[in-house]
Amino acid sequence: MFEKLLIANRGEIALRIQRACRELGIKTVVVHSQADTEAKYVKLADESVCIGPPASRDSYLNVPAIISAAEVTDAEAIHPGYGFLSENADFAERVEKSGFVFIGPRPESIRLMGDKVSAKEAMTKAGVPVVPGSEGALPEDPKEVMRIARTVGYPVIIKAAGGGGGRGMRVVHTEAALLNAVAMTRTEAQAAFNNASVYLEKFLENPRHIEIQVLADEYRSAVYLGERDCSMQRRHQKIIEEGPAPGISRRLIDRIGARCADACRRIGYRGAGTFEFLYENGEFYFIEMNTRVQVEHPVTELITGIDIVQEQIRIAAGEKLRFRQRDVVIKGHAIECRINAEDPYKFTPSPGRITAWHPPGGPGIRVDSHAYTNYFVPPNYDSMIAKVLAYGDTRDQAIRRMRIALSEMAIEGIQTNLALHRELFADARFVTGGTSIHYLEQKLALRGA
Ligand code: MV4
Repeated sequence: MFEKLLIANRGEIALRIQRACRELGIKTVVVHSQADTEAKYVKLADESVCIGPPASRDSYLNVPAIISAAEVTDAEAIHPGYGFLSENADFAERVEKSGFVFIGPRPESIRLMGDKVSAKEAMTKAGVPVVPGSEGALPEDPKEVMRIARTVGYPVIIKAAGGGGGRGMRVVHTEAALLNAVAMTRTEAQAAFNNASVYLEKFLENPRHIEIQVLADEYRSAVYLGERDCSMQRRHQKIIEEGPAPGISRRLIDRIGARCADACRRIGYRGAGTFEFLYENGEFYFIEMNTRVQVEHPVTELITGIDIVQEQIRIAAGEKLRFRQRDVVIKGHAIECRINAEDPYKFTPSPGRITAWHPPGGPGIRVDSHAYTNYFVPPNYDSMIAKVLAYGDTRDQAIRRMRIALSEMAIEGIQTNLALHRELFADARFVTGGTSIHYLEQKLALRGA
């Protein structure tokens, strides 16, 4: 096992990784920007290195500064967390070429999944069900593009190969609008991702967003750790995640999960990963794979008892997976609320000093947060300041525990989305379960009217 690990991230995930290291007996180095110098999790680390000014590009995205920090502190491995450099194949390569271990997949796997066309191709070959659409990238020939769209059937969606997470997509309802939409998506994709390659899919009108968590080791052992339902979102920002997904049979999850684990073995995937699916009318359709630990990983930790961050570190250290598929047992239900420092109506960020911080507690409650009374939420980064999780034997118990947790929680000095969460846990359709990716935006539109 490593003696010392460098955490190339900030906020709650930096603290989360630090805790995993503590339990594994690994010393931690945290790199931080000038905006995060005073943060408590920075003081808690064994060592800290300031790597630059507040702006992300000058600090958390500053590759030479991060590598230098690993060199001067004698760290052996680098954990990228989520966001920032976590899915940057060039960074992973630089880390390894500099003699450090990157806690994550091989750079080639990151690259394969970063290009959504090659990702879909790999998954099709591995027997993972994908959204019907163009085979690979769209050709230049307009007649061919029209033929493909007609075969798939309208509405269709044009997506940038270099996009993902909702960036670079356009829905097309009629043939009359097709070629212009393809041209515009290409132009935007070239500008945004330096890659004009686009592909076409059948547009699913009212799906749910279900994802499967996997873990794979260096030796082609792979397991899936069940699923998470992440449909409650606004503008591609998830706000509530839960597992298991309400109303989807274990049998179907097991069938899809086995395909995901199989795909990992086939492509030689290593580390933690997430297969993203759209789910509609009882069918799963692969859209993208995330090659990092995700914000919502604790949902899976609560229902499996597996510490995903510790497993990531073990895998990176060359250990074999310590369990097989039959050892992975899903028990109970977990729900996560993302608490954001933002205006509850306009959703604009609300940075500033937290004057009072009262996190919830009690049976089945977990709070992952780096915040505390007098913590200053910097304006430079993501607005998420805490994740509140409720676990129960059943979904109903998890919901009841979450309601209590949300009623106990109090944050003063900044605005937060706590009230929105309280509203959702009183919403009949959400409480029934199984709402689509459009539910929250539709509800908010009604509220505005
Ligand atoms: C889609 C889709 C409908 N049909 N693909 C958005 C994020 C990116 N990961 C893929 N996205 C979508 N792809 C087809 N063929 C609808 C979305 C989508 C979405 C997906 C997951 C979670 C939230 C979403 C919000 C709007 C659109």
